[in-house]
Amino acid sequence: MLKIVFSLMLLLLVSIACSEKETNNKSGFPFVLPKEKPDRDMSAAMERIYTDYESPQPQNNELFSQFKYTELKGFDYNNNDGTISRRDPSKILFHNGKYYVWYTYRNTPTPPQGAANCNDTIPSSDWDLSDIWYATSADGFNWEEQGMAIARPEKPLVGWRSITTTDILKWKGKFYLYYQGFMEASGKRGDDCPVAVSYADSPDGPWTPYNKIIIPNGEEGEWDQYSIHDPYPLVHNGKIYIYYKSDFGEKPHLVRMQGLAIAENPLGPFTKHPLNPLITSGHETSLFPFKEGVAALVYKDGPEHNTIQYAQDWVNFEIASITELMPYAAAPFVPDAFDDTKDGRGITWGIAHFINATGNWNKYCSKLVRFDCDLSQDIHDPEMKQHRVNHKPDVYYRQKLSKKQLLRIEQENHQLIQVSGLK
Ligand code: AAL
Repeated sequence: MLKIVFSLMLLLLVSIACSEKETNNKSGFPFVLPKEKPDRDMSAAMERIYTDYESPQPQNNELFSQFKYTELKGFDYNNNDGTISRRDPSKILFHNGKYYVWYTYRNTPTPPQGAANCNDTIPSSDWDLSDIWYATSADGFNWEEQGMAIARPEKPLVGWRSITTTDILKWKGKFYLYYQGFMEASGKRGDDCPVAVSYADSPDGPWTPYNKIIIPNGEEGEWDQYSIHDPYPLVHNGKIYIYYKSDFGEKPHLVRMQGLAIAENPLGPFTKHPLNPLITSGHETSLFPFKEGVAALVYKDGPEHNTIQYAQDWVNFEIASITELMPYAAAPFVPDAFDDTKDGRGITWGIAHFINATGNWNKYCSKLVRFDCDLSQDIHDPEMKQHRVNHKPDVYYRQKLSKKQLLRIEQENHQLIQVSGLK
């Protein structure tokens, strides 16, 4: 017992000594923030100003932006009754004077009913029993739905249950759509699927399915053994880099992280990077070449959600900025996505989605939306660089306390009165 007390005392003394350790600083930190790292002892946070961020002012950081949203025209959702859903859009492709976008399209007799209640026509989830549809636009705001691009194949081919969450690659004049290929209803065990691919000579098709698993699930016990989600192809170093997500761990301690698979041929074989997972947060992967590296929009899940990250080597990502109101399933227009560029110019807009767009869980459907930003070397839009979004009070009031939280607070008040009453 005495030993424990002694070591705790020692630990306490050491920690006090550290926090009050002598520094070499002869004066306080300068009034004008030095542009270069000053020769003085600094706190960890101050060190990060000189190691992590392009600028101490977000508005001067090329990889910081706010996001603006615009409702799209040209898509019908059956009066939001949950039978039609569009979600998880692809990157935008510009071809022959038009923008193209592909997405998960569900059109079922009912809204999603859960894995226990689904069947051959009733979907388990918002992306069950889906196909890949596409639309074109001259301006990115007004879209003309072109219809089916790829239909899910017959059983037992990969994706027979549902094909979803597609993304586009242009390689040597041909076009490739990678997508999740479900062989069981999502939610039976988990959101389990590998990745499949179809190819065409034109973005308008016809698309030929490769009908083989192109990025397989990991080995048993590996992080990506069940799900290979959100395939996101870019071209780098003369190869195809496909970033992807996997959901792993045991519920409710599920984590979502991002990996990378590389191939010299669009139809594989793809080799998974030995350092996978590469990004420890986020949900759908959204990336774009930036200068000599690659930037990533990391939102929604994980300890580093709501960050924009950067990897000069396309593998080791660092946080470049922290932002807010990030687009869900962002699918940017990346003009140089397939140019194997060594000076990525960045992005200014794209398509994203709002899941459960009406907020009615019994009529669950998702909708496509346009987002705009300034993550580009070629524009400087100060309105996109405001480092705080001034929300109106009603935005905060909508984050209401639940009945359970109100009850907890009431009990805490009661206990406090009880205790104070005793003094
Ligand atoms: C999306 C994506 C993948 C998942 C599901 C549909 O947001 O992460 O595509 O499987 O949710």
